Amino acid sequence: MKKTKKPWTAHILTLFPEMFPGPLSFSIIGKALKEKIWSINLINIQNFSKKGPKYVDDKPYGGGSGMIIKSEVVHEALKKTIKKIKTDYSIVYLTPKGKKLDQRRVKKFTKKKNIILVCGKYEGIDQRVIDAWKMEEISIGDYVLSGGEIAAMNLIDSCVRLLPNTLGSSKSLDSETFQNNLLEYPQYTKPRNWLGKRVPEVLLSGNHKKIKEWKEKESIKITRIKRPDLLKKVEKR
Ligand code: 6GU
Repeated sequence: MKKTKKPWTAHILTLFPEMFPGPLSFSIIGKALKEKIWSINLINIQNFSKKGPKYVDDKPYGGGSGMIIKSEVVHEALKKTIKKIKTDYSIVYLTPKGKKLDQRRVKKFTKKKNIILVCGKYEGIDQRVIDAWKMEEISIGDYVLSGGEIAAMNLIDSCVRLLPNTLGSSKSLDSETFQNNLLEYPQYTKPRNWLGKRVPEVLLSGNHKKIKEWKEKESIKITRIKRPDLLKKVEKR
């Protein structure tokens, strides 16, 4: 597929650029990368330390464990990155202290052509550079990872699959989990009878109206059991 327009691009500021594209080079996301539906721009934070690559971090003021990435190196890396893109970007800092990533935020990140992902390592980065650039702080869940890279991959995967042309059929997005804040209904394939467990009869009926009703009912039922918090979100709308 020939593309003249610039693709959706993830600009990744990291101390470990070798980690990318890593898992993002497989399956539909990897195929979309090859087809230039999206692209990756890696920026090694180490290259922006004036004193050399060993001096990107230092001990935290006030004491405490670990090392903090300096404002200056992140600032210089960001300046260079933004000089190239100019407009239409979000700056995201991946941190367990951020707002939790959900499908609504994922969608929002696909609306801009560029996303700049700042990956921290160690205990984090100096607060002043986060504030100075008004970075959007995003977490992928209430648990702690050793660094932002795997969280960044997570975010990229969830964005890229929503880009036009990534999925063969955009229809598969209509009924999927989190669409309308519901979990998806259960799915079945051949054989009809597996170890005595039968596929629900209605799915074999060919009655499209009945099937649609069953799917909606099952979606609500399963959401009520597994994620009642999502239904509360629907009621609030
Ligand atoms: Cl975005 N980063 C790190 N280091 N840990 C996390 C996270 C992000 N989201 C959840 N845990």
